[in-house]
Amino acid sequence: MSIVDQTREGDVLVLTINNPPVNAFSPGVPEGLHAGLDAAEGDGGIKAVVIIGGGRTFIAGADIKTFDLPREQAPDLRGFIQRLDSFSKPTVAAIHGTALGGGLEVALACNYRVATRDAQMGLPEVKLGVLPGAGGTQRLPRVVGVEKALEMMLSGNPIKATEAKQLGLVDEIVEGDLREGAIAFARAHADARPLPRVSERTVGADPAVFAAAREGIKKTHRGQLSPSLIIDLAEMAATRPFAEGWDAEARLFMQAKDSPQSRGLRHIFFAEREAGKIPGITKDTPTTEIKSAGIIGAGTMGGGIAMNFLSVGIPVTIVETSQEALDRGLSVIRRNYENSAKKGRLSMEDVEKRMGLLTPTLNMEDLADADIIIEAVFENMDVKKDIFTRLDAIAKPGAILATNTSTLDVNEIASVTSRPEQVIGLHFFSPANVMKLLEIVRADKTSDSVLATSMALAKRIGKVGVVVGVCDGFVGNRMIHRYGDEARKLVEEGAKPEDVDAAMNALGLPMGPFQMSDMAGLDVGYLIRQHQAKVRGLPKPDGWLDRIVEMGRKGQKTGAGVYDYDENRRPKPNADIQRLIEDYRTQKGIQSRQIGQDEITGRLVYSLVNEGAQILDEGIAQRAGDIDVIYIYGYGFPAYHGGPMQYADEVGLKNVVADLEKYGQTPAPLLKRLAEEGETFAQYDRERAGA
Ligand code: T1G
Repeated sequence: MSIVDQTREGDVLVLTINNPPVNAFSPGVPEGLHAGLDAAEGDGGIKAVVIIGGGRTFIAGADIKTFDLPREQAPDLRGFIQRLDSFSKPTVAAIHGTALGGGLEVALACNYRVATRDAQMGLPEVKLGVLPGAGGTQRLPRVVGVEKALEMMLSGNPIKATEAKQLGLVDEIVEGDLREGAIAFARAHADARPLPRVSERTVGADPAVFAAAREGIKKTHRGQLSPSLIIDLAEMAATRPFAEGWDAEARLFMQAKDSPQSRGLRHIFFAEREAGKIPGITKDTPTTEIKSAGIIGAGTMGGGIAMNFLSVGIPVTIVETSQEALDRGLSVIRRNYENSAKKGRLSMEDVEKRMGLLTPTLNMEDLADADIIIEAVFENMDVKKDIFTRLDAIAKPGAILATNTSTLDVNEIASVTSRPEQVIGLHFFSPANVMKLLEIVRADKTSDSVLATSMALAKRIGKVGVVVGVCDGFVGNRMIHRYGDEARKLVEEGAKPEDVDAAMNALGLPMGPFQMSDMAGLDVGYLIRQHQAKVRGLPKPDGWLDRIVEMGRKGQKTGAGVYDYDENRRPKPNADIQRLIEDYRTQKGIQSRQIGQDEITGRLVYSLVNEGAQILDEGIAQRAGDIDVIYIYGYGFPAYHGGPMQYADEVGLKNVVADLEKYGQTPAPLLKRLAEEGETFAQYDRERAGA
């Protein structure tokens, strides 16, 4: 089987692409397709050509791995599409699975498109920091109209074949065998002339459409480059000849592709997939089928965790210690679902179906048959040990016993059971029914089967699972503590809290450290600092932020924290707090100074990078890419920066080390070594993967 098979079906030539797993337009594919068109051109008996994907999908796009190849080595998708656009015999794209990016662009350059009912098609390039670079910005508007094309290209989300048919993007939905249906369609159109070519169509649009789109991306794509280029090109499709837009598209694609934002987004595309790979865990590792779940605790976390299972049809038994707490938990779950139904995200029937899968109880014994039990109670080691001791006696053999702890030692929790191999940490992020990140904490004795089952479960409930090791704070929270330390230090030295938050907002984070602390509750961090000082035998912390908490200002939940909050929870600096900070500096003998945004940004991001390097060195995270995935999905770090470690690679580790030392921070040994060797974290990951 060659990468592109040619099969003659009477007077129709079928070109089948075999480039698993997703038929990306990789080296070899254009060559095979050109050979197919040559064969069709040279054979008078061939009256039409069908292009179809082998395996599970049509072409899922250009091969992202080839983006950084020298131009002459990269597959020439544009060249193939140009030939297709002027081909002398009818061409039919037969779409199943997904036709994405370059895949849809190939289909748009065919004369006709047929698809299975469940096929999907779209132009997701914006999610990679680029734009449709093989005619998509010029052809899609000419088929579906400018507004729909802009919606598809700016969201990057695919549409279903049924909608595509209504839009005229698909000519026929094939109900039976796609290949047979496409051959029949090709035969029926073999003599159609003139051949319909999208590039010969024209499309118009009200200039207000582009103005609205440019206004819209200020919110939806703040700080990003490629969305505005997409709008410019869509405007050319509506106002300039095809050839002009086609040429401009090539130039602007290269500009976007060579941007740090595209490198960041492509880094995350692969890092997210790499994070799911664990040495020693293969598809042959035995796993348990999760047919039912038990949740202990119906509070914010327990309720949110339960929703993840209910939403994918897994029955949940949820335990609380009082009927009042149980009722409250259930009403919050129901309200969350009803709110989603009000927004049209699901029907009221779905709400009842999901609630019907939820069994409340006050008896932990009712968890005896659950395949997995997740504890989500108060963050106290004694409480958790008591629960796991009881679970050990209740849970059926083979049940997975998981703790949702955000920092406590999972080995210690496992030690009170007779089955530590069944114990794992599943650290959900609040709100657990919304945040995609799931830190999967592998304890010393966690079995491969439990780990593999947990990774599969993460995917099934729509989470991005990242395996982390046991330490205080695992990966995300351990790094955020350093970040918080540095943020408080910056204010001690002279920065205003609002300047610190503004620097992170400018970097693209939705919330800076103090906005985030006010939202989470200042008392959470306060108690953690008190706990950490106690276990380390250090004096009780008395920082300026501790003093704010001791005033009773705990953040948004008390209407005031670092900032005051109006009825819309908008943060407003408070003059008394500024005075408290100034008095604190005076008491501590600190001579305050002006601190610029660059220093604030550097110190905050590099505090994450430095702790991340230490975490990497200790093996708590498998890859720098894993740390980036955690930071993007768990803490709102902008994906177009690729995460803190990728950001450091872009800055250059030598420069990061120099700044850390300039700001009085000690670079982690691994970071210092990589910087001295002129290496990047990405190279470090590749070397360890290859090891
Ligand atoms: N290029 C290279 N590798 C790809 C790839 C691609 N386009 N798509 C997927 N893979 C790899 C992926 O890394 C993984 O590898 C394996 O395939 C399975 O992927 C000129 C410039 C198609 C919906 O953005 O959205 O065309 O980990 O785990 O969950 O205008 O893959 O097994 O080694 O995601 O079933 C536009 C990206 C490119 C589509 C399938 N296309 N892919 O999801 O599998 S830019 C995209 C996806 C472009 C043109 C422009 C999904 C999927 P490994 P997977 P899945």
